[in-house]
Order: sequence, then C-alpha cells, then structure tokens
Amino acid sequence: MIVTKNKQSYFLVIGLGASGLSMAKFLHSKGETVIATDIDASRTNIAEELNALGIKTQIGFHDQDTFNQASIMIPSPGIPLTNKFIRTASTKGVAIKGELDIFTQYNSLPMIAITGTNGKTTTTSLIGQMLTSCGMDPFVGGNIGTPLVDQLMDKKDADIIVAEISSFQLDISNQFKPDVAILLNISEDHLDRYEDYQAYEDSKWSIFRLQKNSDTAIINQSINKFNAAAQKIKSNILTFSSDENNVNSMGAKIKNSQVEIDTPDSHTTIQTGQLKELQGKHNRENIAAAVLACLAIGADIKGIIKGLESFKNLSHRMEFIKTIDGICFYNDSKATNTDAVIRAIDCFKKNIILILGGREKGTDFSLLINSVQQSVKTIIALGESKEHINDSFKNICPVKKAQSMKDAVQAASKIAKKDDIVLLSPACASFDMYDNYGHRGNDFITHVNNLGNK
Ligand code: UMA
Repeated sequence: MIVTKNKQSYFLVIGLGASGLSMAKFLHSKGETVIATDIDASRTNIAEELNALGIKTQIGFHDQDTFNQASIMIPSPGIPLTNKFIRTASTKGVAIKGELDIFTQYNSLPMIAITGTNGKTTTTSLIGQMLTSCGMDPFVGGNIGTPLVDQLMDKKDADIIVAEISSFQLDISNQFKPDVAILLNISEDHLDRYEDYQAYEDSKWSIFRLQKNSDTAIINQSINKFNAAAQKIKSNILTFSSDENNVNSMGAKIKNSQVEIDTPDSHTTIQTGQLKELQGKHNRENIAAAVLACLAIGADIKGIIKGLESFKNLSHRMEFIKTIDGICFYNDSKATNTDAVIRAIDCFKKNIILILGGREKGTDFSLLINSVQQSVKTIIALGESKEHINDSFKNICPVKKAQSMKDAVQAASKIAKKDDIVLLSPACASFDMYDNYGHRGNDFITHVNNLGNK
C-alpha cells in the first residue's frame, strides 16, 4: 500500500483512459502530488509511463485506503459516482472534482461549450471549421476525444476553446462556466447511469448554471420544458428551432432548408440545400447553433459560411461507404441511442435494411416503432440486445438475428434490392462486441468492402 495512516495531500486520478491519463500528467506538471489508479490490470504500459514521471500508480485494483486518504478524487467521466470506492471516500469527506473544474481553474481562453444528446460532435467540429475559416486558431477537444487539459499542457497557440461536453463531465463539475454554451437537444440516453430521465435532463441543463449576464446560452427551443428551464438562466439566450411555431426574435429560424439568423447586429439567410454534407433536419439545427455561437464570439459571417461549405461529415456519422448493385451502404455506428436512429432513418425515408443492436443503456426500442413502420423493410438484430430487438419489432417488420457483423452485412446484402439502403445505426453502445463505436464502424466497413459485387 502506498499511503500511511495520516491524511495525505494528493490528487487521486481514477481511471486511466484518455481523460485520466492526461489529467494525471497535467496535475503532476503543475507540481501536485498525484496517485493514479485503474481497475484494469492490462493498463501496465500507462502505469510505466506515469511511473517514469514519478507518479505512483495502483493498477488492476482499487484500494479503499488510497481513496479515503486523498485530498481530492478526480474520477474519469465514464466512472459513475455510485462506484463503491468513490462513495465510501466521499462519505469520509474526500472532495470530488471533475476535469471541467480543473480545466476552468487554469484556462484563460474564451470557450464555446457544446452539449446535447445528439449532434455534439458534428457541431463541435463544425464550429472548429468555421472559426478556422475566420482566421482563428481554435483548440477543439473534450468528449470529442482530446482531453481539454491537453491544451493546457501542450500550450498550443490556440485563441479559443471549442469543447464537446458530456453529461458525465457536467455531473462532476462545480466551477465550469463557458462564455458561450449550446444545448442542442435532449432525448433518452444513458438511462443505465441516471436515476431517471429527469436526472439526465437536469444534467444537460446544468451547462448554463454558472454562466453570467455577459455570457451567451444557445438553446433549441423545441426541447421539452424549455420555458421553465430557460427562466433560471442568467446569460443572454439565443434560440433556434425547426418548429416554425416557435417564434423568438433573437436566434435562428429553420424553414425547410433555409436557416435565418437574427442577432442584435445582423440578419443572415443561409441556404443549406446545396451543401454536399450536413443534410437532414437535425443537421440544420446543428448549423443554426454553430452559426449563432460563432457570431456570439464576434466571428465574421463570410468566414463562417466558408467553413460551413467546406465541412466534411465525420466518420461513423451517416458515413456513405459505397454502392453495390444499386444498394447504398451507410455507417452510422455513432448512433448509440434511439433518437439518433430516428434522425438517420429520417434522412432516407424508405427502403431501409436497418442493422440494430449492441449493449443497451436502458434502451426503449418502442421509441423507434413509428420510424420503422414508415421506412424500414427488415431489421437485422445484432449483439447482446438481439432478443430484445426481436421481441420489440417482430410484429412490425421482419427481424433477422445475426451472430456477427459479417453475418449482419451479408444478410442485409442478400435481402436488399436495387435502390435500397443498408444502414448500420445501432441505437446501442458497442462495448458488448467492440472497444468503441469507431471499432464497430470500421468492422462494418470491412465487411461491406468484402462483399464485392453481388
Ligand atoms: N475504470 C476504473 N474503475 C472503474 C471503472 C473504470 O479504473 O470502476 C477505468 C477503466 O478501466 C478505463 C477507464 O476507467 O481504463 C475509462 O475511463 P472513461 O470511461 O471515462 O474513458 P476515457 O477513455 O477516459 O474517455 C473519456 C470519455 N468517456 C466516457 O465519457 C465514457 C470519452 O468520451 C472522451 O472522449 C474522453 O474521456 C476524453 O475527454 C467517449 C464517450 O463515449 C467518446 N462519451 C459518452 C458519449 O458521448 O455518449 C459520454
């Protein structure tokens, strides 16, 4: 055991994935004493890297005394606060901080923060691209993949932070106050982690909690309970909505493929119909939010539009793979909840062979029934949830159970006819079969490429 009976002054970094590894290195670089722990015994390379810097590690186990004697625990976002080691230490008075608090403490750059159930990664990247086209130098990070503290360590020449923020990060933050914060949408997700849907909604709205009058909140006005939640926000609110009945003077209105932006200083109309990427109603909402955020920090509209026009869709999000004998194959592996699947189906409207399934997160598949009835010819059910999917849809459309991604792709390609769409849009996490959604999407692409011509 590393610690003595007396309370020690050290940060305990819990979990050594992307977030914890960067955090341990960052705190050490600031002269703090750090102990890092990960339950996974295979993280020995990371332990060696940290040990070489002089950081003590506990790998393959968690030790309650080490938790109890820390001054501050910093759990990785994927570790729930119900974790028994964290809970016990917390009842003994050990403080908990998240990476957003640590980042806020040291960051001096302006920040645009983006949250929402779906579209965060696309909107974050789009804002990055728009600001770059305006001649700025954004650091794009957070839940999108690069931990925020990397920016503090690398001292890159950024002039603004564009951060994708998850509800898990918000849950352990008490100091986070972005200059501009976006809430894109809220729908069912992560119900395995939250007590109920209300708790998940509260987590998302908390992105605005510490904003001041001079800050900006950009919010989708169609979000359930918008009026009640918006009343509690102190910052300047701009709204956007695809629902034309929502008429708010300041913000963005979306009419078919047209996005109209009104700020106190300008009126702009953006035609999205000609864009090569970013099609679909949900993407017009992402565009509206991104433009409003860039304008809020004073970026120039010409550069913003240039960034929009040059934007390329990200991998694993409605990614077109290829056409084989008139059948189009799309990889939407990032769709890990039902709302994301509804959005994907909405882009095509009909003739879809849908590959669905993986690890559930308290998933309610019945939310998909309307969309499936309208547009899906056959469901191919994959992964841990295949029996649940079969039970949920067997009276709605044909369901075929697959044993592997290869099996799923081959079955879909046999069923599909010319002009059909084969869509991987799983509504579930990937961890039952893969390391992450990217790994799953790449496996799908491999098997599509192996099909050759039918
Ligand atoms: N671990 C323990 N003890 C436990 C449980 C886990 O030590 O009791 C360890 C695991 O062995 C593992 C580490 O914790 O080594 C994993 O930590 P993590 O799940 O927080 O993963 P990171 O690699 O640090 O990635 C996190 C985010 N992951 C989650 O929020 C689940 C990444 O978001 C983010 O990109 C990264 O930090 C950098 O900021 C991913 C994600 O899935 C994309 N996010 C969710 C989403 O978008 O829906 C919220």
